[in-house]
Amino acid sequence: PIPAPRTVAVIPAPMTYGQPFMGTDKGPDLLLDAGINSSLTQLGWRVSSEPEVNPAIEDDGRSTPLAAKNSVRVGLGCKALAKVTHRAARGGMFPLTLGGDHSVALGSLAGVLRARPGTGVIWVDAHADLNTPWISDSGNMHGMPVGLLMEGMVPEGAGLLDVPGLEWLDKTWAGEEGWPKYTPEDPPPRLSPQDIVYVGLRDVDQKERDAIKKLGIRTFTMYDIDKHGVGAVMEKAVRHLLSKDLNRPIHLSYDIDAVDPAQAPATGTAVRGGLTYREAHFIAESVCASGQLGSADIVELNPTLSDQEGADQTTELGFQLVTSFMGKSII
Ligand code: EXY
Ligand code: MN
Ligand code: MN
Ligand code: MN
Repeated sequence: PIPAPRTVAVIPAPMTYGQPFMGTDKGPDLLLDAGINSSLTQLGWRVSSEPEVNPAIEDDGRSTPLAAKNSVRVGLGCKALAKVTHRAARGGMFPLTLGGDHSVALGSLAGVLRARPGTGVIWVDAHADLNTPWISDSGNMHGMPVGLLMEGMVPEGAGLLDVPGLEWLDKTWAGEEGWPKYTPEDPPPRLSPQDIVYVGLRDVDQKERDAIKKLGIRTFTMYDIDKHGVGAVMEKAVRHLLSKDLNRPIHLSYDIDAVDPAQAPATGTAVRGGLTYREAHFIAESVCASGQLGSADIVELNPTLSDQEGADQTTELGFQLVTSFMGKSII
């Protein structure tokens, strides 16, 4: 772990083009207005408050026959975010990305993986987000951040160069300020199947399921949480990642839709049968307790998709989950 006092880079990423609704762009301001920076300060963090990563990237008109809606806006927005998380991680900071829809994790995680290639990932979500433009049924890119970074998911003979906006992730990328070209020592950021664990899954597409089985990705679904309890599940999840290297950093990507819609109604792809309030917190607390958490995302808050009470409740939940994984303890 990085010695105290640690610095957190708080990065607002108001992306909304990875899914069909407006409103996920409101997430960062809601969390900031709720006072996330001062809570982090109270928890002992030094806070570096980063400028908003501009969501209003112009579409340059390039289109693709592949299933990748708004790929230019999502891809270029994620490139801008990757530069920011990369710089923060290189500087020894904890990059905390406030989404935005979950497509932002393509950027935040690419930046973190480039700075810290040994990173292990805990993906807390109702969904696997393992689609790609070659297999997605919806074309919504918030369902693709894991798939686009995972080895073995891009079909033979195809490449990320084929997706307008994602050229910066292709090995042939020419390089620019903040995101240089790749070398054998500094290859494109990628995840191996054993470097990620899922927690909370309950809505997985058939082709994602096939890929999970083929690649042997470790999953802890809602069935596993019901059967073994969240305590045993988190013990196994953390152990799975740290058995390779006790000192590797962990990236936590927390999709608020992992939580049951009774607690988190204000989100775009709500699925019944999710985490309880305490299970959601226990996951955050136990990742923190691993001592290896080095970066994180909180995503998919959309206040326009419920009434005001539901929006407030979901914002408060997201806020509390962040303080939990950033070190708040009950006593
Ligand atoms: N698997 C579905 C799709 O690809 O469209 C749903 C994805 C929802 C993704 C949300 C954010 O986690
Ligand atoms: Mn704003
Ligand atoms: Mn997600
Ligand atoms: Mn989800």
